[in-house]
Formats: sequence, structure tokens, C-alpha cells
Amino acid sequence: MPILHSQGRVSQLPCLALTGVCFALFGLPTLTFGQTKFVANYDEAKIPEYELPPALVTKSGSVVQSAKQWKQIRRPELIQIFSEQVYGTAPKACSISHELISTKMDAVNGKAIRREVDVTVGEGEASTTMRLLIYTPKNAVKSPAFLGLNFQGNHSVDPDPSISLNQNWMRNRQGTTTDNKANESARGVASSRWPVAMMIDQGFALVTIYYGDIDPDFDDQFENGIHRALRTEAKSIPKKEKWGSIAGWAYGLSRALDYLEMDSMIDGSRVAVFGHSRLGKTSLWAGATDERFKLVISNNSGCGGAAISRRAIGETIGRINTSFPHWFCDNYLQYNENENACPVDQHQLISLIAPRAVYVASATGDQWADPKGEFLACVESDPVYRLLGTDGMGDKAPPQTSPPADQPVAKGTIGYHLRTGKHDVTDFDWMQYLKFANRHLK
Ligand code: GTR
Repeated sequence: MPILHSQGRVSQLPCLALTGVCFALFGLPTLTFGQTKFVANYDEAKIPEYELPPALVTKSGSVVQSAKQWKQIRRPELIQIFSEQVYGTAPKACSISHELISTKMDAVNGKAIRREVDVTVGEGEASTTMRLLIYTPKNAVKSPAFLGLNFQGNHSVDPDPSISLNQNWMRNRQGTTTDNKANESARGVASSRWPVAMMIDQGFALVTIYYGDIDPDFDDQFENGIHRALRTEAKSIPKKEKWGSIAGWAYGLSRALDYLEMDSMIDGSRVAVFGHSRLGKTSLWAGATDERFKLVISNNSGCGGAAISRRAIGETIGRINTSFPHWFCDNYLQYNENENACPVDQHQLISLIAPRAVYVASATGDQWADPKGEFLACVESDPVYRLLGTDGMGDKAPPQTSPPADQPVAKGTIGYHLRTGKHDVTDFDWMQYLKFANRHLK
């Protein structure tokens, strides 16, 4: 059922020219428009009037009534619209090559084997290489795995000094980077987000990659990284539809999966793709476009991720396109302050993962990402999951209201929780993902 809201719209994004960008915190620029700052709306009573585009009605107006119609008509239609209007169209899969860089037989207190494997995407001079950091449980054959991009380099995941220090361009962070390159103090700084021992103890492998190995996270008109590597392949894609960085990172995840399907210690048919924040938007798009991912986890992904854009609460399309013009394709700019004109919304992105398992997580202190909008997107994708023969969010029908904090709704094929705390990835989040993965990947 589409949700209709009748309250009047309160415009929050002034149409004045952008005159100043001041980066107050990493990744959280404060934008100044003329004299006025962007002020996010957090008031439910002030959300604009909207009607969600239906997941189960085709462009020609027919109601989708069977799994076959979904697979043959509606799913491809939605993939095409999201590609053309939101994330951009990526080139077809290209060839990869790989090389083992290092092996440590006694990682994680002797419980895991840790390897570094370089995967090169494309060929020749323009190719680009990403380094996979892989932990597999010792004595296991073909483990299920979590595959996730990281923000600060593989060396930030674990303090182990033998992990190579990434030397690609990195957003500056006080203390851990020098002139946009990681320094030695960056070792292990993100380890609280990657509880490797917890995963290994439960029989899962972890594969992680620095996202900047695939595409550096700044606006350069798509000249470097994966965009450069596949420039020829992307040539025929119309300009406004060219793939943004999120589509580039998602493409990299698919190429990493191409490699994992060949890895002797990992079961490529049981890989969960995971991501936080902008990388949670990425994991959703990777899961939507690549049906080999058996489970998709989006942690605090917000605008352009799991949150319904039409609610325009917290971060909006206009704001995200202004702060990060390189994340989406240029067609997406049309929907700045004009969400209702967008032919898709984010519940349809989650629907594209059906019938495979998906888990969306929010945090109470992350209103910028609109926790309620993330929850509603799960509820709205539930009918597609049920049409495809799964139990959706579980029980006979999806819950009517967001669950209280720290009480996951995760019995079904769509999992959701709202964690107490800030925009982050914590042990609580991973405990839920592991429980869910134990049910869906084993
Ligand atoms: C914020 C951005 C969010 C989220 C976050 C992150 O600045 O507004 O959409 O992606 O960055 O990725 O850390």
C-alpha cells in the first residue's frame, strides 16, 4: 500500500547559489548557501506530501501478480530506472586477474589465516588494483563470508603491523593521515567496526577492501580509479547516466566476488555484502545489481540508501547531491527538492534484493539518515518478498510501527533494527548480522 502524506511541504533547501563549503568533520561538510545554511527538517509533521511509486505495478500499469512477472518484467524495469536516474549505468563485467601478496597462518590468536590478495580490474595501463584483506577460519573448508568495503584502509581494521599500509589517496583525518595518505597511526583505528574474532569464532570469513582502491572519494569528473580503468567500456553510456562513485564501488564489490568464487577457502555462493553509511548505500546497490550476493547488509545507509527519499527528513536528495556530486549520476540532480518527480524510491531498491535476505539497521542518534524512513522502506518491500515466496519481515504481516530501540525485527527474510547510539558500526550491530547470517548463509 502506498503511503500518502497530506502535510504541506516545508522547503529546507534554499535555491541560492552555493558559495561556501566548509568541511567541519570528515565526510560531514557544512554547506552554506549564500547567507543561509541548509537546515534539515526533523519534524514528521512537516514532511512533504508524497505517494510512493508502487513496487508491484509495471511502467505500463499492469499489476505484478507472479514471481515470473517480477523477474521478467518489473525487476529489469526497476534496475534500468535506478541505473539511468539514480546511481548511473555501469559497464558490463570485465576481466580480472589476481595475485597473492601475503599469508599469515596464525592471525586472530591463531584461529584464522590472514591473506592479502590483489585483484586487478581491467587490463593494461588503465587497469586498477584493489587489495583484499581476507581472514578465513583455520581448518575450515569453504567458509561463508562477509565482504565489505572500509573507509580508512585495510590497515585500520586490525592493528597487526604486517598488514600493508594503504598508500592510495584518502580523505584527511586528523592524526591518521598526512597529505591525504594514511600514516602508521592509522593502524587498527577502525577495529571496533570489524570484530574479526567474533566472525571467525562463528565460522565466517571476512573480506575487506579500502573503498578508495576502487574509486577515490572525491569529485574529479570520473577521471580516476575504476572510471578511468573502464573508460572505453563506459564510452557509449549517455553523459547524464554515467556511473557515479557508488555504482563504481558496487562494481568493485562484484569483481571482488568474481575472485571469491575462485578462492579455495571461501564459498562464493554464500557471500554477504556489508556496508556502513555511503558504503551501506553501496552494499544495497551491489546486492540489487548482482544476484550472486546471498545476503545484503546496510548499516545506517540513509539518503540514497535504505531511507525513503520522499520523506525528505534529515539528509535530502538536494543536500546529498550538493555535498557529494560524484556519488550519483547527473540525472539524479533533477530530483533536488523535487523528490516526487523521481520515478523510483528506496523501498524499490530493497525490493530488488528479493527474495534474498536483506538486513537494514538504523541508530537512534542518526536522525540524519532517517531511521523511520529506513524502517518504512523495509515494510514497503515486504509485499515483493512475499510474492516471491518468502516470509518478508516475518509473521503474517510486517509490523505497523518501528520497533523500540535495540529490539531487532529479524525473524524473517528482511531484518531490521534500531540501535541505541550514534552513526557507527558496533558489536551490537554485528551480533545481529551474525545471527541473521547463521540463519541465511548456513
Ligand atoms: C555523510 C552523508 C551521508 C553518509 C555519511 C557517510 O556526510 O551525508 O549520506 O553517507 O556521510 O558515508 O559517512
